[in-house]
This record gives sequence, C-alpha cells and structure tokens, in this order.
Amino acid sequence: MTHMSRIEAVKTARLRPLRSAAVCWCLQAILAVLGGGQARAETGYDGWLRYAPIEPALRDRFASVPRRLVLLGDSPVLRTARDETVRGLTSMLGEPVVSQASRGGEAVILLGVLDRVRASVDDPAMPSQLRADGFWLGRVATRQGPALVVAGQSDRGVLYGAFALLRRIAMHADAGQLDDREEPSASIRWVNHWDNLDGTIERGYAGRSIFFDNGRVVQDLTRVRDYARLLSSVGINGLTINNVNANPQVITDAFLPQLARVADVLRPWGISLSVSIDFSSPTKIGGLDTFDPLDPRVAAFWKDRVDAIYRAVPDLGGVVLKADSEGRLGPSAYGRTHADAANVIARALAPRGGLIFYRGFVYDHLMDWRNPKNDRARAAYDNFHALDGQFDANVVVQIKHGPIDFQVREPPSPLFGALPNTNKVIELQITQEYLGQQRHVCFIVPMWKRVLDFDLQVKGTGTPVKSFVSGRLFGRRDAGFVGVSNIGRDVNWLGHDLAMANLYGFGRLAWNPDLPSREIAEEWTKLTFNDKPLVVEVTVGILLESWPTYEQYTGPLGAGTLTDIIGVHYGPGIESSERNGWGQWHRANGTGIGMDRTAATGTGFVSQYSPAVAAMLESRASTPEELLLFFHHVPYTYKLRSGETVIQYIYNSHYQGAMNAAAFVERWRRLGPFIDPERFASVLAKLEYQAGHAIVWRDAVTSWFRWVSGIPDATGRRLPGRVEAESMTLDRFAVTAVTPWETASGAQAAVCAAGGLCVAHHRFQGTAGLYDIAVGYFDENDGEARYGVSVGARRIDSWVADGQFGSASPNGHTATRHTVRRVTLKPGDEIMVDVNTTPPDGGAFDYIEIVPARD
Ligand code: GCW
Repeated sequence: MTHMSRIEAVKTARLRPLRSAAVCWCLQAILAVLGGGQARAETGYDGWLRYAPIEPALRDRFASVPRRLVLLGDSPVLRTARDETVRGLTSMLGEPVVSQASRGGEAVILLGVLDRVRASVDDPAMPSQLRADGFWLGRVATRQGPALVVAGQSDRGVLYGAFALLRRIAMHADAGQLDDREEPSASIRWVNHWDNLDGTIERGYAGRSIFFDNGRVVQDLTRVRDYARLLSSVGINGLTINNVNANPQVITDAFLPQLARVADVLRPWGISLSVSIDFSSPTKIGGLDTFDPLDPRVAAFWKDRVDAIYRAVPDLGGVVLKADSEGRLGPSAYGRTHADAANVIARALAPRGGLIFYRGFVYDHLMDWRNPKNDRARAAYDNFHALDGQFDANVVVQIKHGPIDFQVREPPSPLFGALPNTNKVIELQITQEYLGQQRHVCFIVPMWKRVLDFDLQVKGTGTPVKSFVSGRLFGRRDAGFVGVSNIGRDVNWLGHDLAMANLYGFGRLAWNPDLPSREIAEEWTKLTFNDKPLVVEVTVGILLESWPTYEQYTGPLGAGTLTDIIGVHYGPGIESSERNGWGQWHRANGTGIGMDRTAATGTGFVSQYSPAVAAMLESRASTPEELLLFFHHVPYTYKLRSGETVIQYIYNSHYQGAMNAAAFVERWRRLGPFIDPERFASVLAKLEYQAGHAIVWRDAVTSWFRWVSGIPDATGRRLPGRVEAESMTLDRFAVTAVTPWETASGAQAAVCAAGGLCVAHHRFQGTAGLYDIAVGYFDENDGEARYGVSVGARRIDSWVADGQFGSASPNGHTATRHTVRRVTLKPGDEIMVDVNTTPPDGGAFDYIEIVPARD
C-alpha cells in the first residue's frame, strides 16, 4: 500500500478500524466533522488558496474590511485581481462582497495601478512610486469616503497586492491598520516544467502532464488556469511549459496555435509563457544541413521561428536552452562557444524584448573516473566564466544552485560570483528528484536559504548568493529565480500534501529571499490547514526538521545523496556513483571518504571561489562541517568537532534520521481531530511509508560503510527481533542475492519466482506479550503481489503491493516495510508470511522484525 489515492486511504482507514492507532484519530476527525467541528472535506486542489470561512467569533476583527469594491481601469489582469478579491473575501467573511462601477460615499476597497489611484486619492501615506511588480496596501480617507487601497506599480502589482490582502485575512491577521509596501527582489520569478509532449514528465512524481497528452496540448485547460492562480498568488510571473530536453516540434507552425491557447490561459494571471528549444532545430525542423550558430542561414532560421512564436504568443517571456549537456547537441559540434549559441537566438528575440535562458548545467558525463583531477563540480565555471561579457543583454545564464545536481547538500555554485557582466538566475528544484520524490517529506526552503545566504565574498564580505540573483550587486535588471516545478495531474498537484510547501516557499523566496523559513512554513500551514496552535506547531515542526532528517538518513556531510544515480535517483545505491563518467563521485574506499577538491592536492575546484572563500574551504578545519566530504577526502577515523569520528557520525546520524522519521508519524497522529480526515490520512500514510523507507536507507548505508571500512559501530547497535527471510522455513520461496547487496537485510531475499502462493514460517521463541511485527519486502512495479501475515490459524493482516517505485527488481527503490501492530504472541507460536503473486512480479520478501508493541 504505497501509492494510495486519498480516497483509498480514507476507505482503507475506515475498513480497518482496529488495526492501527492512526485509524482511531481518523475516526475522531470524521466525528469532529459530523459533530459540527471545524474540519471540512479537502482534496488539496486549492492548495493554500482555500479561503476557508472565518469562524463567527473572529469575524469582528474584519468588520472594517469594506464589503464593496471598485476597480479603477480595466485589463484581463486587473479583472482577475477584482474577481479573486470578491471570491476570497466573500468566502472568508461569509457575506457577499460586491464589485461596483463607481463610488457613492461608502467605504470601498479600491483596486488599481498606483498612478490611477493617486489621481483619485491624495493621501501622503501613499508611496509616490513603486518598483516593478510592487504594490502598496493601505487605508486612506478620500472625499468620497474611506478606502482600503490596493495599488500596484503595474496591473500585475495590483494582482499581487490583492493576493497579499487575501493572505493576510486568511491568516487572521489584523486588516484594520494597513500600510504595507512590498516589492519583489528580482524581476524573473519563473517556473520550469520538464513535461514532454507525450504527457510524461521527466522527474515528475505526481501524475502526468497537465499541459500535454499524446503529442498535443490538452483540450481542457482548467487545471492550467487553476495552477496559474496558485503561481500568481505567490508572485510567479513566467512559466516554461516543456522539458529542457526539448522536442523541436514545439516551435513548428503546426504546434504554435496550441501554445497560444496555453498563453491565453496564463495571461490573466500575469504569467508569460516560454518554451524550451532544441539547439539542433535548424536541421531537425528547418531543413538545413547545419545548426552552426555563426552560419547566416541558422540565424535566419531562428529569426523566422522567433517571429512565428511571437505571432502566436505576443507576450512570450522567452526561450530556455539546454545545450552541450547530457547528450543534447550544442555549439561544441562546430567549435563555437556558448556565447555564440546564446547570442544567435538572443538577436532574434531582442526586438520583441524576449529573453533566452541559457542553462549553465553543462558537463561531460563521460569523464574518466580514474583521473583524480577530474571533477564534474568544476564544469559550470570552467565552461562559462571566461565568456563573461560576451553574452548579449537579453541572455540570462541559468545556474543550478549547486555545482553538481540538486543533491541533499551542496555548496553554492561558484559561477554566481564569477559573471559580473552577465545576467543570472538561480535554478532551484521544487520537484524532489534527489530528495525523496514526494514520498518523503522534505521541505526544501531551509536548504535553498542556506545557499542564498552563503557569502561568496566577491566584493569583500556581504555578497551572499541572493545578492547576485536579485541582480542588485552588479546592477542587472534581468535576474532572479527559476524553480523546476513538475506538478502533475494528481489532485493535490505534487502528490504529497506537504510538498506544496515547497512550491509556495519557492514563490515566497523569489519574492523576498530574506523571509525566514519558519515564517514561510507558518504562513503555508495556516493557509493550507488552519491556525490552530497544535496544527501549526506539529506541521511547521515536521517541515523544518524534514530536510535535516532526510539528510541524516541519506548522504552525510556533503558526500552526495548516496542514491542510485544511474537509475531513478530514489532509494539507496551507494556504489552507483563510482566507476562511471557521471562524476557524482564520493570516493568512499577502504580507508576514507570524500572528494578532494582542494587546490593543493585535489581537483582545484575550491579555487573557483573568491580567495577568502577558497581559503576557508581549502583547509579541513575551516570547511563548514556539513560540507566536509564535498571538499575533502578524509579517513573514517577523522574526528569531527564533536569528537565523533566520521564513521561513527555516519552510523549515528542514520539511526537518528530514521528515528526522527518515525517520530514524524507519531507527531502527525496528534492532528487527527484538528484537520480534515482526507489530508490527515493521506499524509499519515506517506509518513508511515517514509518511516519504513528511512529504515531501508539506514540499514543500507550503515551496512555498506561497516563493510567498506571494516570499522564496527562503536555503540554495538543490533537490530533486535529481526529474522531474515533466508533463515525462515521456506515453502516454494527461493533465496536470491539482491543487487545492490546493501539494500536487502543480509544481502538476500526470498523470492516467489514461480508465482502462486509462497509461504515463510518462523517459530516465535520470545516471551509472551504484545508485539509489533514489521515485514520488510520489495514492492516491484511489474505487477501486484498480495502479502499476508498469520499467527497459527489467525490471519492478522494482508495487503497489496502495487506501488510504482520505478523498478521491477528487489533493490533500494522497491524495499519497503509494512508493520502489523499490537499482535499477541506466545512462545511456540508459528508466524507465517505468505505472498501470492503472478510473474514477473517476484513478490520478494526480506525479513520480519518482532519488537515489543509501541503504546
Ligand atoms: O538532474 C538532472 C536530471 C535530468 C535533467 C537534468 C537537467 C531534464 O536527472 O533528468 O534533465 O538534470 O537539469 O537538465
């Protein structure tokens, strides 16, 4: 039971009332609804824009919010601002808020662009100007009566102001005294989508594309509209619709009318459309025999295509290009530079004001791993820094936040500090490719902030990454944030209800990178669930601890995530990083671990930072410890500041991480009576799965390092109550070795390869009492396997393994646990695990673990 829809989750919870403590809470929550409590049925579809009715007791606080609204001016974006305000206020205040054409002396909400509002309101409190997309919310007295003003620098600013007002009220903050002036940190606040025209999404974990299906844009664009609403509410102003591994068809004449339909839906939300393009398009769709950027025919091709796109989408934001990376063709085919490549397209875009985002993610994935001087981390800087100043004014280099690839811990890319004369954006990944793929909770805002706040010390101290991407430091207008969103058709957009905090947080940080993580988490929780103190305490607590927890049970101290990097990037696969050209090396061997990136003895990567930062990172002692293994190869016995050795830290942190993940389940359970049963059950099921998979991670990483280092865990920790499948009495099961070996307990599993019914027996020899029995098994994606547990003649549980973990084999992706709680056992009882499967699904089974029941 893994990829359970919320409906199924609720049904299951209702059908198994005695099996799990979670269910009791769930029932309580259902009763709370029936009994007139605050909870209401929710799907997650509205995200943080639920506009939940304010309880009557609190409504007085909003008595001064005018119930009438006047819009000054008219445009699609302004009308959106008006309609959203009416919708939100009416829903929250529980009485109609109406829009009217003119004022008649009563108090009104006045919406409009600043200049227009100033013409009818003369109040010194109002700012005389605002920066692009900024807004001001305030209360003013006018000749026609009092007004609550929402004034924007532009139409879009008005819309952002309206959303800010609604957010304030939804969080139950006072709206009586208003004087809020807000301006975004940067002009570019975009999302990218890695959606393919066939409807699949590269690194998408929440269903198929909302944009494409079967080679076309989908007919019904309702989801696109509702997504645009969510994006706009947090200030996102651009959306790239297709995968950077781009299909050239997207800019053909046949396709452009379809893009135009999407742009029409985004436009009223102040969001401009952009497309990813394929650099070899001149040959693939242009009938040319070259895509050399310096060939005039190629320049003409790009001009022709860009003009065609603008005819379909006059307010196009621009294009995104991934070239010379991971097999994509690029300028190197003709010995040309990235500047040559970017500029030929930039010149076609310039007359229209369009931008080209040229991705800095360029590296050689066929690097010789035997050469200790080779280093993928060097690639972005090595490829781009010498080109500074050669890019046209409408080229923006899009730089991933770290030098490798969205690992659980990376330093910032040194390229941010190395391109003073180039426009730059930071690329952050909202979709959790390396962070648990929305099956694990991982709130990424604190990680992003770590990078944004890292002082690159380029012009002395005080030059954090955020100062480069806001464009202020080098006075650049085109700067900002790009987030790889990859939402899908799952009703709650990202699959895990808590993952939406990342989409929200991305927008909020792009608007204001100084916002604290806690504030973002609190806002999101109040808007998404409610502001009950326990709900805020538990949800915010889990969110803020989730990334450190995920790091604890995956890759430590900057070594990389330790996942299977040549597969689906999900479960543990420690050796997959080594002995190949992908360059995600951690270099763990018999004596030590880490990449030596120093100037003195390593790859020299540290020298790409400013001298002050390089000096800090060159020495083990002054390298921030959480990044130690990113920069240094150290012996396992190397002592950390705490006095713990690195190897002991690996053991301890993995146990700690798995314990934290287990505690998330217990903490979440407390919320049963206080939030809606649907999202309560859905999140609970995910957290339970995560707790099991965190144990899979813990066991894999600690076993592998024990093996490779030969150094035992000094605490002598054991896995109490664990009985390996291979040591049980097996009926029709066959024992096989699992690859990679560390992802199965004891390196082996019992497989029901011939299909049908296979049974494993174990005679319990412990003392009589109440126990939890965890079953470790593998949920392969090549069919359904039915698992069951019996004690003697008693059937105590059964479930179906039909998850989609991206693999058809027993390994770290498919390894999972199912726990049967509170089972009465006495010595001599026979415990049986049975699997019923149809090949090719092997119905693999790893172990049982019998431990005294938790209360
Ligand atoms: O993180 C890697 C992903 C690829 C992705 C690539 C990129 C779109 O594994 O799936 O391709 O980065 O960012 O281009």
